[in-house]
Amino acid sequence: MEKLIITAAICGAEVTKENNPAVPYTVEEMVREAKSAFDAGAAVIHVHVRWDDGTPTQDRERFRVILDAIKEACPGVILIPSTGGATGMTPEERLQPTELFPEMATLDCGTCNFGDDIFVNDMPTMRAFGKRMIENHIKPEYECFEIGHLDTILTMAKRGEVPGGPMQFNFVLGVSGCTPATAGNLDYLVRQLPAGSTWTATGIGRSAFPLAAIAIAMGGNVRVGFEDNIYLGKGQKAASNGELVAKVARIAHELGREIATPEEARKILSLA
Ligand code: KMH
Ligand code: ZN
Repeated sequence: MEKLIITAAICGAEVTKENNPAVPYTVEEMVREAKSAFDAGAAVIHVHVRWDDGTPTQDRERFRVILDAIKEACPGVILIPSTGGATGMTPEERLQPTELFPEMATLDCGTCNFGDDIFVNDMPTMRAFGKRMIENHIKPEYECFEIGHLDTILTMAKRGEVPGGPMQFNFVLGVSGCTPATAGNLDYLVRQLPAGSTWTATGIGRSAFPLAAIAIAMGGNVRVGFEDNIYLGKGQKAASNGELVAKVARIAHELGREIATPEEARKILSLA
């Protein structure tokens, strides 16, 4: 099996300091959390940004400052800025980090319920995001929250509307209102992938570590972090993203999977 790529989603757009005081908002807090995850074994950081008061933003300059600061603190780390932002943001707002030419960025693969909200990714939006990523040579991480999202994006790739292979997918399972985080659902998704694809599994809330263990055993990669889950165990809030990453590294160790460095992850993701 390939080495395991651990992604840390350190901040997200929804979780707040009221949920867990360690959720980062400021530049300094973002660097602290990214470094804790990096030091614990994360080769990839998925980045959302906030203003200092915690309000989610897709502001290009805020992204620039935070991406640069994380790069300096975590040499070689792979950064995947979000183009999902928060529900309710316009496509133009969401696309701003692509103006910074990151090596990767998320591309969300369809509309879905998102708790009480709707996360809108209609076909024109996805075409615009695909076009931008083709033009700016950005490798997408295709985020699938629903089983149908995968079929949609594979069809778009065949039509040349989004960057083609080798494609990297992130199956985000367990969002309220979307596909549940079960072994059967993950297995179904993985079996649909074109040869040469890579994939990551993200379990939301209490499914974070069980889904991580399943993905590790299946040969996939894992994402954890405050965006997805704030608990280390039942009733025990994580003190940092690093604690969440360290737990995944421990599970991987027990299952005999080695952890990829950023350099190794770049090769696995066909970035190098
Ligand atoms: N905040 C969610 C509504 C992404 O980063 O691309 C969307 C999200 C996906 O987090
Ligand atoms: Zn995200």
